[in-house]
Amino acid sequence: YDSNNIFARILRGEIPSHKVFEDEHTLAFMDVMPQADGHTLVIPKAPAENILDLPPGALAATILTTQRVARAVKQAFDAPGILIAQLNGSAAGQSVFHIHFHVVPRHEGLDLRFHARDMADHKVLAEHAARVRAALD
Ligand code: DGP
Repeated sequence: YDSNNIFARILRGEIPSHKVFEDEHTLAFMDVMPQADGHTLVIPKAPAENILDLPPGALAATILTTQRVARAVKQAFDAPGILIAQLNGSAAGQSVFHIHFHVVPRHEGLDLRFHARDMADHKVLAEHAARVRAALD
């Protein structure tokens, strides 16, 4: 585990993020290269590269937060479908080596944008994060 990976730095507050939820064990924030509007990431605070390394308690907390965030994203983006994805290892497409769950709103006929390619506008991400937070309350 490289403690200088980008999500570890977000957890330490060294890099800004558009947060939507935080508790003792988990953090959720907007993906800066969203594959659809509302694309949110959920991570454990525990240091682990992937699902194979994460202790059971931290994994349980992370999947519970993922479900909670998915409900809010669904409501905030009026999404009939929600994609939850989790990549392990570069061969699987993982590019940040701190385990994370992707929560992506899906609409009929609307293709996903490319994975980890185009940065979104920060004002737009701030507005989207606010929408998800409002749906969580
Ligand atoms: P993966 O390929 O599954 O490891 O996904 C990493 C995701 O993280 C990808 O969708 C883009 C996103 N991402 C990369 N750098 C940053 C960052 O600095 N901040 C945020 N919020 N997301 C990032």
